[in-house]
Order: sequence, then C-alpha cells, then structure tokens
Amino acid sequence: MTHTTDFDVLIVGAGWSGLMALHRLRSRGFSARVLEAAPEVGGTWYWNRYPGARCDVESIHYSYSFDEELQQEWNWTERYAAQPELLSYARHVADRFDLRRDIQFNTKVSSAKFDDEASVWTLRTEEGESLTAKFCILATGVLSATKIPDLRGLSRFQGTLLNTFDWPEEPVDFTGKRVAVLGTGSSGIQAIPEIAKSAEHLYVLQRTPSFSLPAKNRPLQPKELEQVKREYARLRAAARDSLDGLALENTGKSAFDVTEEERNAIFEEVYEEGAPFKFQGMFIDQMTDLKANATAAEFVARKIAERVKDPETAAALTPSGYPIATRRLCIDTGYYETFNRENVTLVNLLKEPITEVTEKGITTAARTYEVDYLVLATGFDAVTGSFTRIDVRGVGGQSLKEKWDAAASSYLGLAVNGFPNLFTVTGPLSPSVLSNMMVSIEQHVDWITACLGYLEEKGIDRIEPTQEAEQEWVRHASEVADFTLFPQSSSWYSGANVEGKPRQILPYLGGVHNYRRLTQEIAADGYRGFTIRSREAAELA
Ligand code: NA7
Repeated sequence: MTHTTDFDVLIVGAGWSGLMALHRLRSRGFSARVLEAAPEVGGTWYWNRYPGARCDVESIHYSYSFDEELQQEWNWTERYAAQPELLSYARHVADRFDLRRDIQFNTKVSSAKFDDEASVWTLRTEEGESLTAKFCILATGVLSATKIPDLRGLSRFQGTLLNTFDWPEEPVDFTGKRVAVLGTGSSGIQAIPEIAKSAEHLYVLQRTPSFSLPAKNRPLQPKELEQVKREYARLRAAARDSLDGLALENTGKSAFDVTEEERNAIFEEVYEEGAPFKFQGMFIDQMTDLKANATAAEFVARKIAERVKDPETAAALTPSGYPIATRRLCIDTGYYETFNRENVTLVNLLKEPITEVTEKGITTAARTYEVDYLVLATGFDAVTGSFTRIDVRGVGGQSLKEKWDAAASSYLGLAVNGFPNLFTVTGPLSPSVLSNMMVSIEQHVDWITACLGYLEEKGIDRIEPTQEAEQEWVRHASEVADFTLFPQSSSWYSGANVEGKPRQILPYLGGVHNYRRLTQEIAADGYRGFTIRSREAAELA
C-alpha cells in the first residue's frame, strides 16, 4: 500500500543547492521542506564570516543562471565577491522566490532512515522533531563539515578561540592583541592579511605551504556588468560545455611546445590577470605531466621570492613536494607581502611542530607563543563529511558512513546503492569542488528535479542505483583521476587531511561537459544503471 508522508521531498541544507532545489521542486508541484541548521540561508557563506572571506571564482560566474530576471537584476560589485555580498545574494534569492516559507531554520538533522517496506524517509532533528518524505535530498555542501585539530591542551586555552568556519556575527577587534592563526589553506591565506592590519602581533602557524596567486580583485564597472548581462546566454552555455564550468581560455599546447621565454610570458600574463583556474590550465599537460607542472610551480616560486623580502621566510613559504594545483591553488590579496610587516612572524611547523596548547598560547618544539586569540583555519572533512555526520541508514539499516568507511562510492555522485530515493547534490565522484560549484549545483538540481518528475509521471515510487553501475562509476572515476597528477598529493581533495579517512580523489575529474552529457544520456535512456519500481508493483508486494 502507498504510505502518506509529510512531504514529497525533504531537503537538507539551505545553501545554493537547497535553495534552488526547493524552488525547482515547488515549481513542478512537489511539496518540499528544507531543514537548515543555521538561522539563515546561505550555507557556507553564512558560516564563513571571517575577515577577508571571498569566493575564488569570479562573481559573474559564481551565480545562478536558472532565472533570466535574477541574473539581469543582480549587480555584483566586485570581481571576486566577498562573503557579505554572497550572503546578501543568497538572501535576495530566498526572498525573490519566496522560499523562506518552506525553510525550517535552526534545525539540525541528526538522522535519516529509510523504511524499506513503506519506501519512506524519516528525518530526525537534534531539536527532537521527526519528518517524513518519499524522497530525501542531501544538499549539505562539500566544505561544511569542519575539522577541529586534535591538539593536546586545546581546551585549556584561556584566550579566545576562533574558527574561520564559524566566525562571530560581530566583527572581532584585534587591535593591540597578540594573535595566532593555525592553517595556511585558502581560509588562512584570506584571513591573515586582514588580521595583520590591526593585531599587535600575528603568528602564522604553517605546516604545509600553499601556492597562492594575487586575486587582483577590483570593483566591477557598470559598463562591464552590462556587457556580461548582454552576453550571459552565451557565457553560461560555454561554461556548461567546458571542462571545469568556467570556459577558460588556454593555449591548447603542451608546456614544452613553446620556448621557456614564451612560456614564462604566458604565465606572467595570466598571473597578472589574477585568474587561478586559468593559470592552472594554461598548458594542456600542466595537470598530467610532472615536468610541465614544475614549470608553473617554478614560476610561482619566483614570484613568492619577489614578494617576500626575507629570503628565509620566502623559502619557508614556498611549497615543495607536491605538484602545483593538486592542492587547492589559492588566491590572495597581499598574503605574501604580509610577511614583510614588522608585526608578523611565520612559524614553520615543519621545523618546530606544535607540542601542546597551554592556557597562554601555543608551545612548539622551539618555544611558547603567548597569544590572546587563537584562530583555527584548519579546514574541512570535505565532500563526504557533511553526509556522514548525519546518521543516514538505507535498506536493512545499512549506514552510509560505514558503507564509505573503506572508500566513498556513488553513482555519478548523485545517488548511492542501498539508499533508495536518496539524492546527494555534488556528492563524492561528481565534478563538485574541481569545477565551478554553481554550474555543477545547477546541473545536479535540474537532473534530480527532472528525475523526480519522470518518476511521478511514470508512477514509479522507488529508484536506486544498481551495485554494478555504482562500482563501474567508482572504477571509472578512479581511472580518470589516475591519469592526472592529483593522486600525487595529500589534501582534502583526496581525504588525506582527515585521520583515518580513505584516500581517494573525491571530485570526478572527467570534466563538467562530459559529465553533463553522460548524465543526460542516462536519463534519456530511462535512468540506465538505476533500478526502478512502479507503484503498482509496490502495491502488489
Ligand atoms: P584547507 O585548505 O584544508 O587548509 C587547512 C590548513 O590547516 C592547512 O594549512 C593545514 O595544514 C592546516 N592544519 C590542519 N590541521 C592542522 C594541524 N593539526 N596542525 C597544523 N596545521 C593544520 O582548509 P581551508 O578552510 O583553508 O580551505 C578549504 C577550501 O575552502 C578551499 O580550498 C577553498 O576551496 C574553499 P596541512 O595542509 O594539513 O599541513
């Protein structure tokens, strides 16, 4: 028999994915509710309010394309939007499409359980509520499960402990304060120059140096915005049909098809443009051939040496031992120059590892740094963490976390065998974090919405990827990753930043364009690789 549920679809998360999913599903007549832990929309851009927080994809591309009026009416003020502007945009979208009435804020989902017999998902919240739906969409984000380092004595610290990923609503005044920032990934690199401006002294605690390029951020002029808006249709289509959802130009050549002089001139031009993703793909073999990659790494190393006055500090800030861009290539506004300031000290944790945190500060193998503030910019249990922190149980009570203990598996990063009627937006082994997230999110949400529409039309009550299709996708994703240099480095792309997490390249590297075509074909082929069950069969069972 068919069971009634509170909603057709429950969506977890009111970031870009959840907002669009709600809008799309409602427009197609589904009843849907979004459950959101925060008191506001915006997801990652609600939480990451630290000074300097900014997107590393240009705002005109890091925005929704699904509604023509929306993209025509919204005016981005900067080339790379800062967190407050991104949050305003999320709020605008929520209000414009009247989404708030179906979003339940301050609601943290603790478990999602599938009732095999009734084909119903039950979601329980930390607040003690229980809600049911036929379908569940986890729109929980790829960089939202935070990672607090396991430092001895951290709880003893008597100063103020801050996290970049859960920054206070009120601005923090560092004037006259001694501050330590732990972590030099994108978040640290953005926050450090801002904190250095007012702190009495700033200690930057660095374990692994990152490569960073100047953002060359600037205000957007009304004329250029007008032109972008006129050309949006073409620009968006090109982005969807590109490798990384950005449609960036490249030389179409190997790094060795040109002379060293020509190569450096090309790198110089893109470096000056402030375009990190363009930089990492200028030559077609940059991310697949170590020697080609080294030419880019050496170029950036020379730039670091130019930007930092003290040669010893410059050397400590220069990465070695991993190919450039196999860990996130950062963009910065004055990051390296910050180390030329009198009030900033680089603490090289590779030479003097942290031994403990005390009441007064951080002790390393060399000395104690007494501070008033300790800022953690220590990253995320990326891509899978936001899914596995919820106790998701599928057929037979199988746990998603346990299923992924040995390795994350999914079919297309959209669905998981053993978890019928569950969808993951930008899940593991989808292009996600190695693409323009907006393009990938829109593609996923549209695919899921079309799929639910199809099921409704055909009277199907259950969909689940087959084990074979999932295994084949995992194998294919890994084969594609092995063709690149990404497996040669340890970072959150491969789960290496979280102790005990299986090592595997989590984003799918086969390209946004190829992925889109394949997922379209699969849908057109009656959802190839999925098992579907009609309502009639369910009634008879
Ligand atoms: P990242 O890029 O994972 O950076 C985290 C940083 O914190 C990195 O430098 C880590 O060094 C450092 N870290 C983490 N734990 C420790 C401990 N225990 N000791 C010393 N240092 C530590 O996170 P972000 O938030 O900066 O950026 C994430 C993404 O968000 C970014 O790439 C953009 O796409 C947006 P390690 O590398 O582990 O040596």
